[in-house]
Formats: sequence, structure tokens, C-alpha cells
Amino acid sequence: MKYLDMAADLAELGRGRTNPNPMVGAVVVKNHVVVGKGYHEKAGSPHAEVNALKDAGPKARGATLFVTLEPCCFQGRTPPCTEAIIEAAIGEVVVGITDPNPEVSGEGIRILRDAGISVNVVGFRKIARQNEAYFKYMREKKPFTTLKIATSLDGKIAEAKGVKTRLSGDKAEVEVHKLRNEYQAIMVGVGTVLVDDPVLSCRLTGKGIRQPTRIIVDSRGRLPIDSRIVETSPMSNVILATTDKMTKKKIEAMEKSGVEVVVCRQNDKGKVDIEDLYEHLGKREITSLLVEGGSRLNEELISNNMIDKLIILLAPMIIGGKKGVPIVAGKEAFWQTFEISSHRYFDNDLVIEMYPKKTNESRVRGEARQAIPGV
Ligand code: AOF
Ligand code: ZN
Repeated sequence: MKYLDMAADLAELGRGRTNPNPMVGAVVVKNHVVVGKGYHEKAGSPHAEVNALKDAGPKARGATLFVTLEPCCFQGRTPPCTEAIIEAAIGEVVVGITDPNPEVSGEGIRILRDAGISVNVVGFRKIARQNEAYFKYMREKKPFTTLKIATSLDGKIAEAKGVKTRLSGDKAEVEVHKLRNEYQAIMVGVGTVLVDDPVLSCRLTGKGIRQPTRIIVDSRGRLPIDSRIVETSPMSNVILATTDKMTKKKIEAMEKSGVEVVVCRQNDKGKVDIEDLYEHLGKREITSLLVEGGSRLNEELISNNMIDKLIILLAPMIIGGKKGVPIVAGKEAFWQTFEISSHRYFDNDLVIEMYPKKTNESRVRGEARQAIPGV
């Protein structure tokens, strides 16, 4: 897998920039020597294969092309890669994973084979994970959603309601800003804005830093017009997701301030129907979403299976007391189990990444515990 790993590393250079397209890397190898490298930099610019073939020049003739994703075979923003590969007289193609895009999906491979090129599909899991947002978006036309929660050891996100509480250390905070730079949009509940008045920007500096779209979930339209988010709307888009509980007058005032107001369906609790919002975001080609709380939105999303990934920033501290704001609001237990995929230390913080389990194993475990006295 040496060359596919190399191609995956190249693909990684496009992280946070290629959407709605996938991250793709390609390496051209001839007689065990790398003669060309390329990756997809951003939507609208040449695909990885085209860049690698250009880099290889005439050396591509009879060489092997390693590419993380199945080459495309249609005219999109750019011409089909299959044609470029055939024209360059590549002898063999090794593909990491097939493209879920219905316009490609197997067809790219078939066209290459019909042209007499041998194609080997490896089925590289690492690449599926690298492009998890693209895969989800292609299949469901909804954003891949990651929920990020900073918590104390006693499961609190704040000391008390309305009290701005800083839990994570500086190094873990930098990780959050890296995430904000990677995800296309950041979403919070209005409660968080009312307490923290955040800007929700990426505070990293340097070449290629971009600002995410900011989304506020606010069923009644409580977002203050003089909040920092609204005031910074010229910096990057602000979307206010509300319901028809918000008055027309307020909507007009928000729109005048540069905020895009999206009136969503109400769910059975009279709040913003998140599924409806996701559909809207999907239509706007928002492929990835980072949710940053607070506890009501967390509960709504986790209990309704509406997150794809969870990132916990665990601060090794116990707050104590009865007033703390829990990770999730709500009265009813709902039991969701996660599978840990990685953990890393940042100074004195632990950052744990996990994926929700699809089965109801969590509930079963909960019931078993109740059935055994003393356990
Ligand atoms: C590849 N290599 O580097 C990328 C691919 O609008 P376009 O022309 O950029 O086409 C976008 C589609 O092309 C995208 O949805 C996916 O199916 C494929 N992306 N394919 O072989 C690349 N970025
Ligand atoms: Zn292509």
C-alpha cells in the first residue's frame, strides 16, 4: 500500500478546501520510481490524476497510476480524468476506493478497462474515512455532522446556566480552531450565543485559512442584533435557522444586518426541525458541519441519531455542585453508545474521537445493569 498511502497523504493537503468535492491524491510510478504526484486542491481546479499526469509528463507512458478515488468519467467543472489517463497511455491503475457519485460509481473503472488498462480496486478503508463527509453527502445529500463537546470529568459543560465557563486548555483550543478551518459550517444553539457571545471564527493565522459559515439554531428569533456574530456577518456567512415563531419584523431586521434567515418546519416540540434544516444545508452544498453545543442542541441531535461523529474535549477537572449544565439537557434517558476511534493528549486535556453505534447495544446494557442489583 506504500504508493496508495503516499497518495492519501497528498490528498490530505486538500482537507477543508475541496468541498463539495472529495479529497483525492494520485501518484504515478514507473519502474519503482515515483515520477509524478498530484492532489485535488479545490472544487473547480484540476483533479488529482490530471495534476499527477502533468507532473509526470512523458514518463506517464506505460506507468502505474495510484489514485485514492476512482477516476471520474464525466464533464463536471473539469473534464473527465478517464480521458486524460487513456491519453497519457498509463498501463495500469490502482484505485483506493470506488466513487459513490452516481455519475461515476463503477463507470470510471469500466471505461478504463474497456480501453485496455488494467484496473485494480484495493478497497482502502482509510480513504473512506478520509472522505467520510463526501461519502455521507453523496449518499444522503445532507452535511456530515460532527458534534464537539468540551466537558469536565463530572459531565458538565458549564458551572451553571448563563455562566461562561472555560474548560479546555490552550492547546486543545487550537485543535478546535483547526476543526473550524476544516468544516464548512459551524452550528450552535442560540442559548450559547446568549451566554458566550462568540464569533465562531477560526482564529488560526497563515496561508489558506478560511472562515466557516456560521449557523444559529433559534426557533423564536432571540439572536440579538448587536451580537458579535451578527456584527461580523461581512466576514463570513451567518445563517439563522428559525421557525415561523420569529416575527416578520425581526426577520427583516436580521436580513438588513446581512444575516440569511432560513424558516424551517417546527418539530413536535415546536423547535427548528433539524432534518429540515439539514436538507436545506444539503441543497446549499454544505457537506460538513461542526456543532458546538449547547446542551439542548446536543440532546436533540444525539437522541435523534443526527450526528455522524462525536469529539469530546475532556478537561481533567470536577466542578461539583447542583447547578452545572450537563452535556445533554432533557429529562428522559435515551442511551446512545459510541465507538472510540482515537484519543490524543493536548497538554492536560484528552481529545477523544468516536462514532455513534448504530445498534441498540447501549440500551441493552442499560437494562441489564438495572436488572442486576448492586451493579
Ligand atoms: C477524481 N479526482 O481529484 C476528484 C474527483 O466538477 P468536477 O469536474 O470537479 O467533478 C467533481 C466530481 O468528480 C466529484 O463529485 C467526484 O465524483 C469526482 N472528484 N474525481 O477522479 C479528483 N476531485
Ligand atoms: Zn476526475
